Amino acid sequence: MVEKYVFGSPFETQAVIAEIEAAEFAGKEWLNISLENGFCCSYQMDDADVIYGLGEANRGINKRGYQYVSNCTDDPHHTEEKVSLYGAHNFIMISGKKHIGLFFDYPSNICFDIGYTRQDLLTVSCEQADLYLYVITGESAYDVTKQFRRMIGKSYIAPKYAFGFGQSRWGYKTAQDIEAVVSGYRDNQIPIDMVYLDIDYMQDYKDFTVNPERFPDFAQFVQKMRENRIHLIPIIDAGVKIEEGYDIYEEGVAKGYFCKREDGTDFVAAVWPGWTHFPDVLNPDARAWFGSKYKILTDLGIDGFWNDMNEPAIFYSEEGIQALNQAIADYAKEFSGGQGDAKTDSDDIMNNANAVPGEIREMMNQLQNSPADYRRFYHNVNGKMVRHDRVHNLYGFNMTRAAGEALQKIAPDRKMLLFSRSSYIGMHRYGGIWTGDNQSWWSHILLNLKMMPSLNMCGFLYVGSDLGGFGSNTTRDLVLRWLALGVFTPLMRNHAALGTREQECYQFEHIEDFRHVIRVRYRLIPYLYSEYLKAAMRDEMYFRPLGFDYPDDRRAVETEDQLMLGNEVMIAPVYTQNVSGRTVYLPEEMKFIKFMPDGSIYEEVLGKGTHYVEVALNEVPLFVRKDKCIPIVDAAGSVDEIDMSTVRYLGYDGAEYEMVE
Ligand code: MIG
Repeated sequence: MVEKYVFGSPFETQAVIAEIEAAEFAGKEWLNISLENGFCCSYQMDDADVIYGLGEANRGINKRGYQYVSNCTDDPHHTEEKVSLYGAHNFIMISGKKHIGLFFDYPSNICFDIGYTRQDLLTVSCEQADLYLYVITGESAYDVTKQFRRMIGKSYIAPKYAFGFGQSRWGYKTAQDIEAVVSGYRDNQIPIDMVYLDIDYMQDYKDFTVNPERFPDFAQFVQKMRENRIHLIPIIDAGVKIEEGYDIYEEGVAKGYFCKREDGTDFVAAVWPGWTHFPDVLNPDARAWFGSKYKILTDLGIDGFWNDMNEPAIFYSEEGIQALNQAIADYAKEFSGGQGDAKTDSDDIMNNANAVPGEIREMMNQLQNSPADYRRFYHNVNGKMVRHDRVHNLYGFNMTRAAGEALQKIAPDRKMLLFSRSSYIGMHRYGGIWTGDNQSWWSHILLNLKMMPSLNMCGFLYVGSDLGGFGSNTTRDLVLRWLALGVFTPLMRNHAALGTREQECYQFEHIEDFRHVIRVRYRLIPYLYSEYLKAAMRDEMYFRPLGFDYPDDRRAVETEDQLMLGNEVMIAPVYTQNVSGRTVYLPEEMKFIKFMPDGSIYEEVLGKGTHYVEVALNEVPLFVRKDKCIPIVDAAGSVDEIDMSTVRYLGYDGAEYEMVE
């Protein structure tokens, strides 16, 4: 059952598409709502209650014991204390004696204190009491989730090629760089379907341009790559460079399609291209306009995109830098005894960090993604000016919606790959997400795993993390272990930051191990894609916490380093260094399967309970549930080359598997 309550005058986010009649909240004995100071809702948690949800958020699958703030943030240091990441997914679920889903449809900062201030108290609060609250009750956590998913509409379906492996790196600049990556894979017989183009393919970081020196004949290059069964996936950033003669900038200004300051001038923020304007993707006309620009690249043969910097990330604004310059000038003046002809100028101060007084240093630290800047610009929503901070969490959603809606028009019969960094619930109808700038840390394999089912609860099915880790230098064993999880995530992409150690699979010794792990992915693609399609078409989850399938088994409910996948599989990747295996908990009898490096398959039936299973660096483990089976095919070099006539079944004899194509 779904109830919808209205408080104040909510912004219509379009997260929910089901028509549900809204009522005034008349009180509920188990839900305490106070409107005295903004909005505050609290719930007394039972000892046994598990709190699921929040999509792309830090820490565990059970969110109890910490606090989280939905406030889309470009922060590349996902350490344990962080409360905000790139997405805002305000769906939580209390699962215990009762099963209750709560969706707070509110597009600005909202805080989920889940037993942080007081161990047994769940409090959700935000500054403005203008929101819709959906209360969903059901028989189980999974039942509540499915009801929620039905409300928010069908999830985006990625093309099949997007289940292939992709290689990315911030730092590939030229056609030659890309060709070297492709040969690195093809020459070593490591399957691959996608190579990503990060910001350096553009001319001066201008959206929808291609640097003609680095890619002399881009259309032909894209074509050549397609003939080699490689899809090139360019990045699109949110900010549009301010540059006379750049058509997109000029058109946007002329049509008034950029975000404006209160005085009506276009807001100016520095991002990769230097000074930029942000397309006002909350304005339907501007959204359609920005989306139509993706055609510039699809006309050149491109059929997939990743949208970045759409929190939107801001390095600094004009106002921010002016205030800093003023503070530096004042300081320099003071420094030189009030003469005004200071010998110390801002460069000296900036270059000599020790000389920077605390106040200035603080200003410098606050320049990036500053809340003050998010209050400086406005969106034109059907003629009404809405200050950005009030709808901050909708920007990435609507940038990706711009692309998604446009791509449906540009190629109605063709699925395109599309995923975003920032998101809000509702965006799951238009694209997937990747989880942003993680690090080459072992703990981030586990964080990757734990985010997956939470994202599925919120509708995001095409998901994955930067395999091998984005920031920091990786190691061979970390890449291999992480890939063995990536084998199962819909988005399987190795990506790394500029300046870090090279981490393409062919950069390490014993390339055959990498070849083997990625080939396992291709053997599983028919199964994985079919499970993904079922999840999308039936509002189900591709990844589930064990507690969804075994709710009465406390041990299963508390297991957070294993996941259920589809209807047949459980995964339990290794995420610690220097080990030859791991402990797994089996809530029922299962078949333990390992894809061995020589191409053979190891099978062993294990009973319910705890087991230590050995898994070498070059083996890929999975578990098939009792009386189930999965299809596997022979490995192939690309998705197109998968030969369905080689299909056979793995798991329990006599079981049947239903396939969706
Ligand atoms: O400020 O485009 O998360 O994947 O490689 C960094 C460069 C901008 C952040 C993305 C990352 C990408 C990087 N971008």
